[in-house]
Amino acid sequence: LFRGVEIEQAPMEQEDLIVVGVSQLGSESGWRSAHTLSIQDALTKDAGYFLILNNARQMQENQIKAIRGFISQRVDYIVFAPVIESGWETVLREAKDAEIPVIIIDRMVDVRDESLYTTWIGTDTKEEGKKAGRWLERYLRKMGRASEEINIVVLQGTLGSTAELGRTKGFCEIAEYHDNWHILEQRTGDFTATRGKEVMWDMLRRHEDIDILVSQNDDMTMGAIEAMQEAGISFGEYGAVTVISFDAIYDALELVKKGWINVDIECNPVQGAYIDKIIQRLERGEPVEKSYVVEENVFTKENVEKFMDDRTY
Ligand code: GZL
Repeated sequence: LFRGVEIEQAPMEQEDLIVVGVSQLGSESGWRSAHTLSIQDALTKDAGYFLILNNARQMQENQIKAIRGFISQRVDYIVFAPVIESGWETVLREAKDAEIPVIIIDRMVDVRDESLYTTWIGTDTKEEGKKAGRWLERYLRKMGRASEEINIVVLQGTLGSTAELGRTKGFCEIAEYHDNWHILEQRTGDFTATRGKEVMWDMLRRHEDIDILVSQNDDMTMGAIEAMQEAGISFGEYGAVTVISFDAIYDALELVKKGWINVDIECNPVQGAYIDKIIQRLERGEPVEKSYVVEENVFTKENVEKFMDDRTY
């Protein structure tokens, strides 16, 4: 079952299929759903796979349980998107002792012994954070506000996740150059629209003069936009609060087009095909890289239209 939906896999001659156990961290966001779909689209029976997909509902202990299950089921490969970076040494050592290759996807693990995983597929979230900072520098210069006192609030993703760590670090590295940028508050909305709205409500109550919202994923951004609408605070292209978001899922690009989101820093969820390519190489005994970083873009009202037609997520 994944998100309560029976994953249809016809009865099959399992022995000639490559059995892949996937521990997906949750279904918290539009980005995550696109990420899961890209894995399902790549690891099909026709492509030679028997896919076992587990949704951990953003809880590390559920991922560890799922991985242990894959080990006892003797799957051929384990793929997992770690909800946070820490706490994986033990279960990864169990997988290594069972001689099951582990492919890490999307977020990263913080382990001393890199032999505990075969490869990592993901995005450069620190660069994403820097892209947001560099965009803000250009934007403020363009608006003639480069030396104005600027008040910033940040909706962070799941604390300790690669996406949160990278985006926070990358943006702060740019912000440090600007004494007139003031980060009033950074709080986690756990990458969900609900929490994003609640936390934004709270920050609006505490700070009258917010100039910039940096929201580390589109779902929290949409929650924050609802909070600003209900509070009667203007936002976006002509509003009091400039909105910087991450992920660039289709629904958010619609808001970029409307001028409600000023800029959306893409995080590319289409990573399933990389798993297929890597497994095929491993099956042939060929070497693979230790990491694969997927391409991504930055979207504003000026460029978003030309990308939207063939967008798959
Ligand atoms: C990014 C990914 C993050 C997305 C969120 O690599 O881990 O998790 O930015 C998702 O939308 O919840």
